[in-house]
Amino acid sequence: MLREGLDIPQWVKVIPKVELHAHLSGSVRLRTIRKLLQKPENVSILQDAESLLEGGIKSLEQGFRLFPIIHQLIPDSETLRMVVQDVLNDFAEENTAYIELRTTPRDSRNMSAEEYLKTVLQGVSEYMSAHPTGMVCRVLVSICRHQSTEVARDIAHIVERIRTLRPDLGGLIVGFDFSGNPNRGQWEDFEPILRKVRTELGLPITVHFAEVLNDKECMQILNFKPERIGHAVIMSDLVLERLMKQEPPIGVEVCLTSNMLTNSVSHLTEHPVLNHLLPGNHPICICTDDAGIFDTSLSEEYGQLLRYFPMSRDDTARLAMGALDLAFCEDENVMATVRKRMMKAMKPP
Ligand code: 6MZ
Repeated sequence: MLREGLDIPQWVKVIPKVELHAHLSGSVRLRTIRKLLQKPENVSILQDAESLLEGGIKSLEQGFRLFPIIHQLIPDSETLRMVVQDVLNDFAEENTAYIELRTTPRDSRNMSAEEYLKTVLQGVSEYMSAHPTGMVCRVLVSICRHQSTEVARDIAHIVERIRTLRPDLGGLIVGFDFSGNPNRGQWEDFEPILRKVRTELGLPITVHFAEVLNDKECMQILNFKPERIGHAVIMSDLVLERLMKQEPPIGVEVCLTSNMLTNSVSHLTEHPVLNHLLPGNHPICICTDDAGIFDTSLSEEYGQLLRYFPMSRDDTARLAMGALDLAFCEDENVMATVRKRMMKAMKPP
């Protein structure tokens, strides 16, 4: 039922929402990062981390200096499990009904990339078992463009192995993500790997798109026809026009605070997706990207949108529901349950 008496930003907090673009390491809360930094074994990175955290993230490059530090703070499966639970609890508190959490499997001091991914999947599975009527969680596996293509190939093999040997965990993987520092690595080197993932593993792909100006790469990505893209914030009119005309339309994951804090857009009123795609009802979903390091939340992201692009409750509800159509999970029963939960909260009985 519509909650009368609440203004729309308050109402957005209480309605069930969908999160499709959340990086695990970037979603770790600053307070958790600070707590982990106090461990004696992290004394060598304390100073670097504090100086980065002190002024907040102000550019993409700064963000990309922080990620390896967060990675060092999560060297073993015990810490990783704790982090997964923390992050999922944070999203559940925001009334997230469905989340696709993404992460890059990596070797660390005490864990192989395969153990890393299994631990994340186990954490997600445990979370859902402990909250059977709560948030539905699925996982996207990230391929990082600033690592080598060999690493990317290994990750694809790991996913294949887990899906064969541990279908209970592998079934939680619903797609791949292409991310990493957009100033490094080239899409064309990774495209064959992602094409293979799509055809041989049957998994859809979401690609970080137009985070920096690179029209050639944007056109290559659009030719690949990813099932979704993230960001779409710095591009020429030519690329924007192509994106707007592409059939079927490619859903866009919009991460407003991230785009602002990394200086990808000078003001939200100039955001190309909000100015050009939103008015034409292009499929989009509001997401957090890195809720921890950007100190934001899913409700806050809707709040940002509504501050500069005011909408009625009906339109806001349509936007929130529309995000569900972009989800990669193909389990119809699960998705019907999420849809029902969202509809019930948004529509009069
Ligand atoms: C591109 C990003 C990103 O995988 O260790 N990542 N890639 N653009 C962004 N916008 C700011 N934010 C995060 O989470 C951290 C990793 O996600 C990617 C980067 O590759 C980063 O190392 P995981 O859980």
